[in-house]
Amino acid sequence: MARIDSHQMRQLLNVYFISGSSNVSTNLPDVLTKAIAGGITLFQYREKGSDALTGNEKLALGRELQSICKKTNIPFIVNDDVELALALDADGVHVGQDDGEVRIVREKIGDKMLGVSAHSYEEAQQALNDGADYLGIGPVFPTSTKNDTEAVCGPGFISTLREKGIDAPIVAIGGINIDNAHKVAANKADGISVISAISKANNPALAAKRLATVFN
Ligand code: TZP
Ligand code: ICP
Ligand code: MG
Repeated sequence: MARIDSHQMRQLLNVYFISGSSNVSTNLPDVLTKAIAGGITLFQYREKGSDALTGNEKLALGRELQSICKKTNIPFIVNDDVELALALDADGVHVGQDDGEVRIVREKIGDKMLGVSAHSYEEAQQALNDGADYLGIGPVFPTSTKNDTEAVCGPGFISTLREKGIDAPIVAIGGINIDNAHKVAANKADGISVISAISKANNPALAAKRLATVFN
């Protein structure tokens, strides 16, 4: 297997759903199944927070979510936890700026997809030099899902990165919903990543379906 090409990566970023067990009020496998039915293009398992699962429980839920993704050909990405991604043979990993050197993560995961969060032109360029396949840029809007975020950068920051020459696949994150997602598209992102807009929706399939219209 070779590294994913950027055209295919851009397509996968269109509607990128991220969740862990504590982001849903019901049952994550059920929400993921509905989100896939609605049209998400990529899924990231992000088990975070004070009540996050660990150890064998995290492994078991990861395995269950991965099998749901496999049945429907939706690539399965693991947040932060390179060891879990390798144990499950996940399709990829997403890391932040403090999750170990990107270059080292790339060495460990071979050709799996690698996403990196970046908050400046310098971080973006460094991540790409070190082997990132895509960048996660945000928070583009205020969010209450993550409380230790960097400052809100606004969707215009993605246009700024484009003007400075960053042509790589970019997904926006942070406070994105059906009412503001068009601003992300207008600023030359390749897609939107959301947690609460789907995980907390009364109808996750409908929420995903509506979000999927933005990049089509
Ligand atoms: N990184 C930056 S903002 C964010 C993460 C993980 C949370 C996004 O959650 P939501 O509910 O889509 O605002
Ligand atoms: N961007 C993406 C795509 N995922 C994350 N977990 C993040 C930023 C922090
Ligand atoms: Mg992280």
